[in-house]
Amino acid sequence: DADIPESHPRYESLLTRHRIEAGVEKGITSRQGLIAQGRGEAFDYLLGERTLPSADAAERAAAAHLLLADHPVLSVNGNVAALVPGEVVDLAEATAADIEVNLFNRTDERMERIADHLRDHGASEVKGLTADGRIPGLDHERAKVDADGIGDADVVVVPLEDGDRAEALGELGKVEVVIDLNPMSRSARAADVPIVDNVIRAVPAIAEHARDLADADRETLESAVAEFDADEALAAAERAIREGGDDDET
Ligand code: PTJ
Repeated sequence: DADIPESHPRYESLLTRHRIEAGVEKGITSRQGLIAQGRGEAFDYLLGERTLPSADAAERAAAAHLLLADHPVLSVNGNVAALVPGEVVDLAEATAADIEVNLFNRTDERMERIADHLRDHGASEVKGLTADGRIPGLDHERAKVDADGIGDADVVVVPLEDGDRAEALGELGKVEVVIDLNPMSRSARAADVPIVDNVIRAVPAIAEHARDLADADRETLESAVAEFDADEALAAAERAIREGGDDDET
């Protein structure tokens, strides 16, 4: 990574920016990914660049969903591959989830590069290149999924998704976990579990909760899922943005 001193007050934000830039240079991240990153940074700044208690609750609920799932899948796009490749592989291991590359701006070249990048970070299998399944209600390129991947999943984690596809996936009856720093985005609103947190903090946090819950019985996992209130979590994030302060729990 870049030579950014850790003492810099915005260290994490600068590191993130550098990773996205490097992702574009490697042909992993799309140029639109740079714009998405800028939007994300603005929201992260307003949220205080921290994990809110409501986001932590969402991360725990997401871990419980993944552990309860018959077939969990982590969807990876160009931004996620650049920012948290190793962390995605680690989360997949902690929850026995598949990893599938699924792009908004899909090209064969980017699909291959992202799959290689994930394998370089320890992924044993990367789905998404077969593309023999379709998500109804979307134009051709964005609808492509693997029939035995997202097509067959009962729980899908979709970080930084665009609103249309988040809604279309939700309509398939799959449990959808969305990671998005904008609590007002359509993706966050379409999610069963909206995680309003930076993907850089959220993916390791879900893995940590999954390891915590690894020995929990079904009842404990089901109550972790039931206790989580998506509307309340979104409202808490909005309050944190509007009112600032140290606590989003009022
Ligand atoms: O790699 P591709 O082709 O699949 O394209 C991916 C992007 C991200 C370019 C595409 O999905 C897109 O255009 O997304 P949007 O519509 O810009 O939405 C991105 C959302 O993610 C916005 O609401 C941002 O606030 C949010 N976001 C950006 N960076 C982060 C983030 N959320 C969490 N962590 C981040 N680091």
